[in-house]
Amino acid sequence: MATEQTLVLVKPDGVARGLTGAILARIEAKGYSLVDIRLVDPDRERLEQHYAEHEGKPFYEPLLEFMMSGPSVAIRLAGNRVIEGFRSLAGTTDPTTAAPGTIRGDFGRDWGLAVQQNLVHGSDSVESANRELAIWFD
Ligand code: RTP
Ligand code: MG
Repeated sequence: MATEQTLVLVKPDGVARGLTGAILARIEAKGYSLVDIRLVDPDRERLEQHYAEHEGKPFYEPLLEFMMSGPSVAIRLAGNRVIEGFRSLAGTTDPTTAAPGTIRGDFGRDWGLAVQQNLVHGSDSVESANRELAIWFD
């Protein structure tokens, strides 16, 4: 058994479009366990911590602005290899080319929106998950 925990965020676009339930349904259908869940309106400081690895990149400021545009749903999710598994459910970063069957591929709207608006976040390693869970579930 490789039970792990990961941080999933339903980002502001997912919450605003009323897709939280549909996204949770996919997570639950896969068999992952909700350990904790909360609605969070993050301030800039929390987002600077969360996205520290992207500081200085061209999309950093637009990303922070977008993430402050409304609340996100933060989920502490547990399951066998859930870190890799959730990222597989989410699909690749850009919703325009994310595969059908994935959250981003099925729900990501291709109407010229920035890549930032890709509905969900999932930690990418055990180290990231531990770091990010501490930021969102303090
Ligand atoms: P995430 O961290 O949100 O699960 O997504 P990811 O690993 O697939 O993407 P990452 O490279 O970590 O980027 C974090 C978030 O930044 C936005 N982004 N915009 N070229 C761009 O405009 C661009 N690239 C990345 C996305 O919101 C991405 O999820
Ligand atoms: Mg990432």
